[in-house]
Amino acid sequence: MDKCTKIKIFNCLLLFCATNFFLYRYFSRPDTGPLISVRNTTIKYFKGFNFSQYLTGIDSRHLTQVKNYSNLEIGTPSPSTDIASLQNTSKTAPVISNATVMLPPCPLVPPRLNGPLATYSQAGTYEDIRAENEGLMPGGRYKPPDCTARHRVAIVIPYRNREEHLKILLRNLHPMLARQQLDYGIFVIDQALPGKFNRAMLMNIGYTEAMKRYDYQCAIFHDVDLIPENDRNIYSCPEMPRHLSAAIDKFNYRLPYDGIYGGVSAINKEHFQLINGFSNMFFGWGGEDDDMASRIRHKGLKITRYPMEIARYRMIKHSKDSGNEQNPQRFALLKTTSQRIETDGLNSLVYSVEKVEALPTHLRIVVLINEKDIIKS
Ligand code: UD2
Ligand code: MN
Repeated sequence: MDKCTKIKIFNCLLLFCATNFFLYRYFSRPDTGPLISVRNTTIKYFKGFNFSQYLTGIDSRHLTQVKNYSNLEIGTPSPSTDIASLQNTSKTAPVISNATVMLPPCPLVPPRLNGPLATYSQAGTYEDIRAENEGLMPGGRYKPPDCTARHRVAIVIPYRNREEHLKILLRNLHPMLARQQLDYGIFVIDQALPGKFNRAMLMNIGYTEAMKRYDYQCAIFHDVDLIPENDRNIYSCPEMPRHLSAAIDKFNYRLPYDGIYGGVSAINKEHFQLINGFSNMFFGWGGEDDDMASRIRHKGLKITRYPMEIARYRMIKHSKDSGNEQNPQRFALLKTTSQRIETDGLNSLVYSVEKVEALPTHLRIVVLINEKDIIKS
């Protein structure tokens, strides 16, 4: 064979490989194949969502949808898929029942993640943020348009008078959670004046109010000033309680101490009920996160974390807020954690809802807490 023929054969082989590569890429794209044909019907699926029930929280479980999970060919979505075990993508055709169009489960690995993120440090109005996030529904609800999310997540933000931080967080969070293909809702639990701030109790309230509205599988408790810097930090429902904000710029991206549980954390419904939620007794700054870590350990559960290069956040700079001064009682309270688990928590929650507002980016629930009621109960 002369040199010229060899080159021709080589070129043919090269062309053949390249064609195969592009064909493979085209057909393995997440939005090709059977999904295209259900694009229009997905709209129906969204219209079926009952917002008035969702917003009021009255008898609002989305029963048709929950029931239909049992129809899924692939099985019930698991709250326990961890990032390490994520591999396949699934392109099963949707199951069509009389009541609702069932979309196939989302891929195990969300296909559009970026890894490290350039974060926003400013934000306009809530309406501006909504306009940047296609598919975001009033009250801060989102579901992937083309697949059934594997995780139904309530994001709970304990809050008072930090609107600038809240807008920045929401502007960063919404696009990330959409890329993570979660079925989520954002609940901002706004503590009305007067009274000392009680972060842990606001998180118990957020959990309770979220569960009244939808069949969430877990809750993520989120400080308003922590901005995630990597979208592989998946806000999924964990098998074991997960401390998400392991590496924060304020602490030079290191754990300040091993057992730290403050900042951002995720826990599934069963475990949160098992430990009776957070304590309600921590008024003012500090201690409530350590009390929670201790509850988790007492019930034989384990705190897990993503790798430090993924669990990265920056904290928006702030000074201490009035109404949230250091709690001098925190050290004494931390000595009695194990004795309080069964009586101080979800089952001793007393509060009143002053206002519920479905804003374009989140559900704002204004609550009044009376310190005397809590100490009495
Ligand atoms: C640390 C913990 C935090 C919590 C706190 C002690 C980390 C990274 N963070 O945060 O989770 O345990 O210590 O209570 O470990 N907030 C308001 N308005 C207020 C006061 C507080 O919205 O007037 C909310 C807000 O979501 C804020 C969070 O409470 O991010 C924690 O308060 P902080 O940011 O003042 O406390 P910090 O940064 O020391
Ligand atoms: Mn902070």
